[in-house]
Amino acid sequence: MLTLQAVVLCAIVTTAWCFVDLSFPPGFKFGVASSAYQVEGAWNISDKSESIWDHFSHTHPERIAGAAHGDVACDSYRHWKRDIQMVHELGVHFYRFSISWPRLMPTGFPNYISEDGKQYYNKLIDGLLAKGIQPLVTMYHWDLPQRLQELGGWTNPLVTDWFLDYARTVFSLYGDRVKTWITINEPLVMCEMSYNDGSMAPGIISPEVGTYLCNKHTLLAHAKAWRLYDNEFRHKYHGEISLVNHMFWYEAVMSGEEEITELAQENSAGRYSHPIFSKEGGWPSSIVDALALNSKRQGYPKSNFPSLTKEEIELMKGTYDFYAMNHYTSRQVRKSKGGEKFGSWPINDGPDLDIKLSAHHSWARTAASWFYVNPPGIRKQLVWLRKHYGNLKFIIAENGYPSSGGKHDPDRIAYLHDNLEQILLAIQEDGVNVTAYTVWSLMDNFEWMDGYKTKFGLFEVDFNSPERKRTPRASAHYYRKVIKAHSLDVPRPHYRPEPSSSGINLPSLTLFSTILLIKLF
Ligand code: PNW
Repeated sequence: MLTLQAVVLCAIVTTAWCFVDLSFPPGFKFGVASSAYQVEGAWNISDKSESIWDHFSHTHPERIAGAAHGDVACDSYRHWKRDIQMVHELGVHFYRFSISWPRLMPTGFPNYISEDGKQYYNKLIDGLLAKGIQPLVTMYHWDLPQRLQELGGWTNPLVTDWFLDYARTVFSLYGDRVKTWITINEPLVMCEMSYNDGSMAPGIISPEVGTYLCNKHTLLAHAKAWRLYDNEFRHKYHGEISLVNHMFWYEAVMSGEEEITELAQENSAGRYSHPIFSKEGGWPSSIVDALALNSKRQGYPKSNFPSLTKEEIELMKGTYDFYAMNHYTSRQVRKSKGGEKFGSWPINDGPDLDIKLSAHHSWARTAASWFYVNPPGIRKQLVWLRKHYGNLKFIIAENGYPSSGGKHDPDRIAYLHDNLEQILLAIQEDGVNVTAYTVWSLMDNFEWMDGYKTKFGLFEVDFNSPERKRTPRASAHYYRKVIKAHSLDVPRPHYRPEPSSSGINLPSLTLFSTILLIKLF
């Protein structure tokens, strides 16, 4: 809490920050995340079958930095006890991890459940609960059984029923202990990168058909799983369930381009939220029109963007218990000029909406090519979501920073601090109901096309040591302090990268020095 002197001092020193309480609301929860393919390894142990990522990394090593794969990764299949210990050391309230469908159901179907797979997740869940840590379980984090891919994967309408069977299995096995479920992780990123530019498994390039089918089927699969939980499991287990959407914050390059910027938002946030979270349901109408026009431009006799029946709209509408958002970075938007070449998603966007994406020159670059630092984006995105879908219960299910290594990581600390600061502003100034925050990631892991080159971990992992030794970075100590204090009012390294010049940016420096002054007062 700020004292009276502090408020007076603030009033002299600065503006908006004067009245920001640095503590998080009572009941606000902190967590940390990982996903099965990225950490588990043990790709062919026991009766586990191949996932699309096993298949893709083995057949297309040239598409992944360093020809890397997740065969061993962090070897969490063996080192799960150490993982729990790390999560415990951080003092988080919950650990978000995912279940590997091909580990639990090797055929992809519920005719056969792997005893080994079943026990692995039992041990993990029970081990967390024994330490007072809640498991937040993602049912699908991109590792489809390869056998289902051979039947068309997310482009086959039957995938929604295959997912439903998988959902019934995981709810039956773990629903007594898992109280927060995520059906599907980032369907936007998954559909764009798997079917639009083909950079992720299964590496199919079908931007005009595959991406849209994937869009529709992931949302329907989610909705069926939500309804199953609601009808058959909720009364017994009293848990909550939703999907996680990934969001870039988009802003106009110059005034006059707000409309096209809003369309860009609808094309990513809206296309994956509107059918589920809006009052009327269905696709955003601006997108239906824009994509119909796009199909026409490409010579198709009718729109490629799949329509929804009345039943499908009703099936999807309202299938959430909270809104979970993953947020990392922002883009600037402008209308493309005639003849301009488009790059691939998500660095550039393109033909869909005839727009060009870029990054503001003041947003610092990071070790990941798609990632520029613009903390105010997270606050603006939350406000956008609240405006469109109401003041739901929001959780940040991923937020974190990519570096190229080293235990001393002031840039990551600054990123976490600045994003949490923006979340506090969203809560206190804008009244957005944010109830939880999750750092991606617990430890360095297989970062998809970037292999092991880009590191998101609070814990460093030595991929050359047989035991995949994990060591806390400075950011792990910082996050532990924030959680313990339940406040951003904790010491952190006093040097930091150049502050960004965009948005509400007074700043982090001022904030830090204000706290110092308050303490001196
Ligand atoms: C998310 N992009 O993926 C995933 O949920 C994690 O598995 C992943 O490790 C994390 O973010 C960090 O990348 C993304 O290129 C992958 O825009 C790529 C993009 C966005 C999210």
